[in-house]
Amino acid sequence: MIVVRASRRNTLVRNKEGELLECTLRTKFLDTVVGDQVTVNEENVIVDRRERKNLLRRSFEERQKNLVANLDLLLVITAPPPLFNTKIIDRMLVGAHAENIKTALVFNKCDLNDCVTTGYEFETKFEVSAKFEKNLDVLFEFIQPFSHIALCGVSGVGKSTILKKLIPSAQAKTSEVSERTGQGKQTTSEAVGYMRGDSQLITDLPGVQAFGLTHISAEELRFAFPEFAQVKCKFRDCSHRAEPGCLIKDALESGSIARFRYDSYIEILSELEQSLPY
Ligand SMILES: Nc1nc2c(ncn2[C@@H]2O[C@H](COP(=O)(O)OP(=O)(O)OP(=O)(O)O)[C@@H](O)[C@H]2O)c(=O)[nH]1
Ligand SMILES: [Mg+2]
Ligand SMILES: [Zn+2]
Repeated sequence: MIVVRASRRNTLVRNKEGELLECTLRTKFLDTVVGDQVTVNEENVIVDRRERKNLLRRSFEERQKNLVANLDLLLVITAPPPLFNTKIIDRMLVGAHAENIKTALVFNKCDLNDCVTTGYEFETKFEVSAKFEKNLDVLFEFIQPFSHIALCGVSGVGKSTILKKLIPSAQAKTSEVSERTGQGKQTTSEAVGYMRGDSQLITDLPGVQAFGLTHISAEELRFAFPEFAQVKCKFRDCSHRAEPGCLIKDALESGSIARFRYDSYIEILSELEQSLPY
């Protein structure tokens, strides 16, 4: 059985017959998130959780927020400025890559503005308009083989709108971005998984405002930038910061690695170095 909603009070679990059961946890040590495979007894008590194949999470120093488990694909959703934010996009991509979760970038609201996708050549990319149903068929065909997909992005980029195009019966709220700030209103407040047909789970995540990554190591971080791996910097432990002869720095100068991607890398690296215990 699979968890489709996990709030502090109760947990919603879908059984094999497709029924939704309101469950409680046997102990407070058994934390669950959407996507977890669990065992439920006759009293609707969750008694066990299967080992996770991956767990998308955010962290800051000792604190960690688990977002969703057992993903096959993370759709990182973005939209034209002021919602376009490469720092957050890169953090979501790193968070997924560090857990071996496949990713794709979805530039939504391309009816409003041309999407600028330069620098993300290494990613699978889609330019869509959920509102005007532009290119959605291409995106939907791509996601077909994946069993568990989550939609992630800052508030207001259109995650819940895309979800409702995927699953028209889904009861997910959407609301306009604020006219004053141009930002979303945190409409989705918790992760909810919706079934698309009998075998595909789509999880709509709340808008992220920050995406701390202090739980990953410097080595994992280097591997989480696919275009860095392609360059094959000859120093195994190179931080790509100031080492003489660093091939990443060369690639940066020649423009084959985007400056903003490198800046994201350095920002995350500094953050996780600072949070290391002395
Ligand atoms: N112009 C345009 N507007 C869109 C498009 N997709 C969604 N919107 C609008 O963007 C606003 C925000 O959409 P939501 O789906 O609520 O955004 P969200 O990402 O789920 O936001 P949170 O739940 O707050 O994280 C709504 O007013 C949508 O109608 C699009 O393709 N084009
Ligand atoms: Mg939403
Ligand atoms: Zn290097």
